[in-house]
Amino acid sequence: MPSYKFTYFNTSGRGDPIRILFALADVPFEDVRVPIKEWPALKPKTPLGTLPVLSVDGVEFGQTQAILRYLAREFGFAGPDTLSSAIADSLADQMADFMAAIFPWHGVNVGFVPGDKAELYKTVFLPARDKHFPLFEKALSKSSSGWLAATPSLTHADIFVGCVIEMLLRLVPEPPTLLVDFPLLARHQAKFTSIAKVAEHIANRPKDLWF
Ligand SMILES: N[C@@H](CCC(=O)N[C@@H](CS)C(=O)NCC(=O)O)C(=O)O
Repeated sequence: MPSYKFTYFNTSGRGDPIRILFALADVPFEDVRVPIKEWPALKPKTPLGTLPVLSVDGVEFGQTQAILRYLAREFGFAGPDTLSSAIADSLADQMADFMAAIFPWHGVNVGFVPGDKAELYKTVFLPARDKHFPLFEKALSKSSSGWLAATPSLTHADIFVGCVIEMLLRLVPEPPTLLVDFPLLARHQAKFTSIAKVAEHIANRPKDLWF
């Protein structure tokens, strides 16, 4: 087994999908959580100038989706064949597109940048949710297993989507309304967070940097 070091900030964000994948696979890793004040010095030393970064036996690379896919393939969470793996990739990418779309709201909402968070919730967050979430609902409507890529067991897409929604449920102003129009996604979320190792990670993780 290689030696894994995972570096991110002390927040769930783009980190928990990868930490949870390690937990689900029962693979030990070094969980490095960089204090914000140390980031300016570390940034130029990272491969892409951003976190997360994964180091495998000392070889480092960045980009959340690349890390997630690599580990999913290594640990058997990438679907039973290359086609279902590509479908899982496409759904994880869709969620990454959603995250990019809501960033103007997210930065203000967590107090990282100034702005009117209530206004941005209405003008940025809700339209993005209502554009992207029906796509996950459609994928789930075609899945008899209840997992997004219609695979018999969960893939990295389920982990990524489940983690982003778990974070949003702590961030949005009215959590009970988040999934009210997306019943299959709500069921998927309950299925994901009821996995013992996922629930255990959520219960025991350090307090988040932002919220
Ligand atoms: N597409 C990249 C985005 C990475 C990214 O923007 N990471 C943020 C933290 S969530 C970061 O490193 N911010 C600090 C900076 O850009 O200096 C990924 O998914 O890894």
